[in-house]
Amino acid sequence: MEQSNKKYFFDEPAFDLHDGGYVPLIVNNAPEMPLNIPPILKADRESKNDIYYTVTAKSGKSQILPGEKTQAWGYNANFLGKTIIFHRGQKNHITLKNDLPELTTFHWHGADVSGPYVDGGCHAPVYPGEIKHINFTLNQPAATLWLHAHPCPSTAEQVWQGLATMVIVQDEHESQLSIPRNYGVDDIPIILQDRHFHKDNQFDYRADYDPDGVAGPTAVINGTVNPYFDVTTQKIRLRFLNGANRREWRLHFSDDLPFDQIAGDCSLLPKPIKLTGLMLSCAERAEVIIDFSQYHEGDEVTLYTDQVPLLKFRIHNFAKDTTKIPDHLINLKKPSVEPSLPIRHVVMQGMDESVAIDDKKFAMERIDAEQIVGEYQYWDVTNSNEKPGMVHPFHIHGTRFLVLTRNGKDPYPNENGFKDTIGVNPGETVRILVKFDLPGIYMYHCHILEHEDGGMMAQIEIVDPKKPHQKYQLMDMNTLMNALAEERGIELSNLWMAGMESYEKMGMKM
Ligand SMILES: [Cu+2]
Repeated sequence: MEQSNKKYFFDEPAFDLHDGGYVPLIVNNAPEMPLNIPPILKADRESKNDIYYTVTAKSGKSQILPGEKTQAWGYNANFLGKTIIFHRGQKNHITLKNDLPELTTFHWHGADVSGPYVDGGCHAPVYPGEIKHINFTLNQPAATLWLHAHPCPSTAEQVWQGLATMVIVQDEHESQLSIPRNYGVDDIPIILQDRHFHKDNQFDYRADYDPDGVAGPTAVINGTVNPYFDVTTQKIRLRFLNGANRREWRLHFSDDLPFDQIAGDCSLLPKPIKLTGLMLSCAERAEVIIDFSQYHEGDEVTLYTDQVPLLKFRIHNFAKDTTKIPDHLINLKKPSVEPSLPIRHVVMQGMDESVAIDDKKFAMERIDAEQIVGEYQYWDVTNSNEKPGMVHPFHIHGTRFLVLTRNGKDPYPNENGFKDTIGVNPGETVRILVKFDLPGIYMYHCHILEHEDGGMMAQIEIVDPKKPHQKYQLMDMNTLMNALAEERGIELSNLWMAGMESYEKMGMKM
């Protein structure tokens, strides 16, 4: 039998549980509940070449714990959202609607769409009561992506409120492979988050604020506390999404049950990787297949992070499944790079309020780098923290990249697919191969959401030298702050945004 990879691969001393502000998970005493399976968002209409969706950001109350309902935000839902399905090559027409009391943005994390507007970063606000229309066609492989709010420096708070949902891209290649794909039955979204429930089961982001990332003691999976899932098929595909603000997940099953990772952030892996442990840093995704053939009706299998149970699989009677996961899943060729192109160096540095990229904190109206559309370039991304520091998950908007090396050595075996987020260990440099297919402005940043809000973020302009230079309308901090103060009905001087403190404490203006 093939050897399973027992390690989590990541640098052990860097795990966030060593951090002073670490919030350990505690098993909540709420009764077990069936795992919430977010419904699939219904299209407004669809033809062979076009599909129309309306995505509404709204607030509402959810029964997450016994007692008071929790006031939260979501996409077409009271907390988190409905799952959005895109088909490669089909034109997506999306109506973005903001029914929240304050401005938000709709960021398509992992989607190869143009920035800065369609991408939905900080330059694409949708104000309360406003409706906007965007169109895009995805030309990228089947993958598990997500949609989340990105109005920096309030990204972290809005995601904590619930503005995050899963997006699934389907294509012809993946749909022909012999792997589970019956949504809700044997193909299950698993959105991993954690929350602190205050008095009357409410969130209080400001009370929980920590510049190194906000975490809560209660695991919340797809919005469910203490969930179980009824297994009715021998094989199950789990689409893990780390949707937490700062928590890393070190996933494993009871009995050290091995599983196969078949996909990473933005594509299938060339071949399945057998694992018994999987670490996901913030925003990373992994699709895995578990085979329950050794279990019988009435058995239970538990998913853990460290020693904390997250989700119980209750085994029911299932038909024997002799299908085999294909040994080969996708062809990914490493493209060549123009040898005269310099390597782009990006350094993620600092902790707490001092976080920065390349000695600078993020400024919305400043462009930090430039790259030519359609050209591959090496990026060397460094985490300059010393051990034991944090793993900074590095994310680039509007593209997907290949991981070439970690400190000059091969990447981890489950990183050999397209990714958009890569955990970089302290003291480490990861080399990635980056190409943008569309001109525009794109953000790149640490995906610990409070680091991002605190300024560990920069932006790159992708130019087409054959076309006249395009001018983009960029958001600025005064406009953002005035809008938020007005929407909240408060004086500007009383406005609090998570990342603000990081700038102020460093004696800087946002
Ligand atoms: Cu970070």
